Amino acid sequence: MSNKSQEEHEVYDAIVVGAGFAGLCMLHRLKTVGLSVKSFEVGTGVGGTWYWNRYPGARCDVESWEYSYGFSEELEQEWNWSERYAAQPEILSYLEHVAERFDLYDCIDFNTRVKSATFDESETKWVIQTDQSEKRFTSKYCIMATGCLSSANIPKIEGFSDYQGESFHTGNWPKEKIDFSKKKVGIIGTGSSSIQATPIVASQAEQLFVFQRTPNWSVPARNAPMPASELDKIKASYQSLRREQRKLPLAAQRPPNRASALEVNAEQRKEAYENYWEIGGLSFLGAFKDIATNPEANETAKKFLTRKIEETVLDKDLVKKLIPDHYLGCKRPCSDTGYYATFNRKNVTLVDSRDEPIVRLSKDGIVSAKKEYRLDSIIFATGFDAMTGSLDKIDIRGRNNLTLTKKWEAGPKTYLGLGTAGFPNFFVIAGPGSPSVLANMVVGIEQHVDWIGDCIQYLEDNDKKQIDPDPSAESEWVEHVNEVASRTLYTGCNNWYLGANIPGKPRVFMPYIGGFPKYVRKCEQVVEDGYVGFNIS
Ligand code: N01
Repeated sequence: MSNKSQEEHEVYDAIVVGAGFAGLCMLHRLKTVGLSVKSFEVGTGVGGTWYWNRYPGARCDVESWEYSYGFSEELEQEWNWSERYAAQPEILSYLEHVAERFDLYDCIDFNTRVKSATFDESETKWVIQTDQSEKRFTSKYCIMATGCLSSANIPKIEGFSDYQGESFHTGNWPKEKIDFSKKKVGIIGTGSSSIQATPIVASQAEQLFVFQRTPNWSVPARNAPMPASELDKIKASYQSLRREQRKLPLAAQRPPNRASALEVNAEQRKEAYENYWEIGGLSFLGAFKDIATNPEANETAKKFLTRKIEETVLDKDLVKKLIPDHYLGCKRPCSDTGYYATFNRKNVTLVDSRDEPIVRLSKDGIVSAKKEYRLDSIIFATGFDAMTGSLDKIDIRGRNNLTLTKKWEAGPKTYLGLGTAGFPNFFVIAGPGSPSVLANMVVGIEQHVDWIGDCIQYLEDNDKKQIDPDPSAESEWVEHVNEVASRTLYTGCNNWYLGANIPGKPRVFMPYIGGFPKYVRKCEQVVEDGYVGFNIS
């Protein structure tokens, strides 16, 4: 229970910002050890990413059972996943069930945006203010569970306010059902969100125009209903499955092939690619060990996927437009259900910005360099200000009143993605410098929640007032994150890992790409060595 010292001031041990996968897990952990906790959430319900991304076709691209919490055996046994890859409504129900089952609703203030979080050095406390009142909330610990892909990017296109039709962003989709039947619809973007939404919108709309600036690589998801026998098998071996999962570089998907794409002959290579193609989804990246690092190996994967596009899309001119020229994996690859075949429909038109870039919006639609597309609806599938966008929206101030935005103006600086020097008792779940956004997010979140929970327990048990990273350990980690990324092919295109999708954002590789097991080992080692790299007082 909080201590209400006066009406405008509530005191907690910890404040958690956000009530998605990360926030709920953190709340549960902190409540379990008896701390008083408060959470703030902008949405009117729990779910985070799965609350906001209600666009048609939204589903996870990590298998349902893998994309679920492992902290409660009872939860594992009572929840039944209905499909190989759960759709958004099912994941949202799961998170609502978690919040209900573990009694988390009471400590969450919904419809509440945190405006500021200021570290009060004299009291060693964080002072949080929201958009709901002048009330101040203070806590010893402040934990940001604000998500990596939560700050929707609406590009600044000329004439934006002139457009009078309806418009939506995939990452901020309304709760009510949107009916696209008898409508002319334009979708801008061809990343994961668009690749999932396009086939469904195409099946509803009178006409769909897909505005593509850069084509992306996609592999069929091969989603299917989850057979009861399969679910029973998973339930019987959750613990060992999760142990195995944590040994994989992405903490999910099928184990990667240890062979090089260049060591095998053409027939063996084709067979391996066909196998991974049949498995479906992002496992394809593991077809050979060097797809992410060796340009020649990557070319073999690109060639295979190119042939698959050629086999699916009937119009040969269109095929050329749909084939990306960046390395597979450089932009996060997609997992689809019928994306390429959608372009065989008569009511679907690809508008390739290499031929006709978007120039502006008009009252009636989108104007390209060649013509005006009159539209009833525009869907912005234009992505997110990734990893730092949600934090930037909050005025976060550490020691000496330094703002996080100022500290990170040349790119985010963290130690292990968990904290940042000069911001004591401030933790970020799945922050820049950590691997989960490139791996299985839920497993990454649980690992962070455990680490932060243990750290807080350690500080409380040892009567410590504060912890924050040592600037030199932080610099070394940032350097390491960039050095590891530079050994891959992932720095050679404009992707959101580099912030390159947001004009003016510093081009710095943000996630840690050294693999989940290596990262976990490093986090464990830091603790074993007495929180080496952190200053504790
Ligand atoms: O966003 P994106 P997303 N004019 O940034 C285009 C996760 N996710 O929401 O590439 C014209 O990938 C932009 O073009 P370009 C997943 O990690 C997971 O689709 O910059 N076009 C691009 O095509 C994913 O990677 C799931 O040239 C403009 C698109 O918009 C991440 O979220 C599902 C433009 C944005 O693609 C983000 O995916 C969905 C402009 N001004 C998302 N600005 C699953 O689990 C941007 N674009 C399955």
